[in-house]
Amino acid sequence: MKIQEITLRLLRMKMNFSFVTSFGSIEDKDFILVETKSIDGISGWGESVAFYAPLYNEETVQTNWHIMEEFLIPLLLKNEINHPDDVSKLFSPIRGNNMAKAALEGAVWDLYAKLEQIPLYKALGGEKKEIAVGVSIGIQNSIDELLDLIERYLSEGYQRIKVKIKPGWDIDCLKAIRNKFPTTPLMADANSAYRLEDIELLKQLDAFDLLMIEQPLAYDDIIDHAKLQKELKTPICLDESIHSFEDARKAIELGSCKVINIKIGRVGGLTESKKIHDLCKEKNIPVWCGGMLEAGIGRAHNIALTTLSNFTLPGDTAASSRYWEQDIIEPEVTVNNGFITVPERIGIGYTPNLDYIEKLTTYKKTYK
Ligand code: OSB
Ligand code: MG
Repeated sequence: MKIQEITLRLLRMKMNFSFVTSFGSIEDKDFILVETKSIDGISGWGESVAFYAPLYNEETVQTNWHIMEEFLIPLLLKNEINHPDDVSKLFSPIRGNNMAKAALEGAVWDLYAKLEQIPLYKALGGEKKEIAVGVSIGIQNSIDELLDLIERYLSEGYQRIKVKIKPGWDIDCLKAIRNKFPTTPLMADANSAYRLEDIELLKQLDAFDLLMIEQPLAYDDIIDHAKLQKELKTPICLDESIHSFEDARKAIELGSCKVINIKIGRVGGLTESKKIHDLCKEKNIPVWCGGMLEAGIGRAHNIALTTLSNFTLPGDTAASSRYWEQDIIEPEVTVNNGFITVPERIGIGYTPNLDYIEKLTTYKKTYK
């Protein structure tokens, strides 16, 4: 497979709501779309999940553009690849910058599936025809507003509720949720807002019958998480701390978590995601697909990945309409009774709306 040309587009999309976490809030979403073209003019699409500011991890929209333009795109244009699995090998001399790598690799996967005329999920070895999804709810202005939102999402069919927590927005809020929704599958995501010294508070979370607590401690830690997991009944799920198969292996070996949230961007692509998935399956660690407030292209990749068999817990891939007045793909992603039907069309299975993408594009460059 030879990549003939690559186009990067910088887009700005207005979100339906401002998403507040312990690390900050996200309103308008700036992100990069990647289009890879084959000799015969077939396009593959990828989406970078890096945010404007380096608050979730160290990458940004700007660093992604720089790393792609200067280092990754030249490698892809210069080298012929036989299979998308070769892309991560090709990129391996470049350290880190996983979201930049994943955006390009994702576009190559889509292109490959289209050239093979199969759906991306089949190219990945996935088997599910529909995937179960939950919803991740940001920090609200009041507990009443949070309870109203939960009620709304449950009525829309979402299969589990995840709430963001931080010191001061934790115990009271979970207590109120459990009073009103005693049996709803519920979890909390701290995005690294606590320290091991907060252990007495974190132990109180065991009272709320949570499916798991996501990333309670530092974004680069697996040691203190292991100490904490020994003291908690609630399973710990790692998000920010896992960037690779090797990170996952070490975290599992140390007992730092009992669940892993796989985000394609955070781990450097679909090939690495599959490796982590396979390892977790062997080690009896359930996984689920995390979200980065993606537009339609990123959402489509998440859906394809989630069809792998060890994605046994509902993910964060909610419907397009939750985030956007209009998404950049057709049809949009819809959720029915808490399930997304996996598209059987070739490639990512959704068609990029080129006119609308053009409208949202603030800068664009093609590399040959
Ligand atoms: O930690 O999972 C997270 C959004 C932005 C950054 C980090 C996270 C999240 C979410 C929302 O939880 C997931 C989504 O709805 O896409
Ligand atoms: Mg998280």
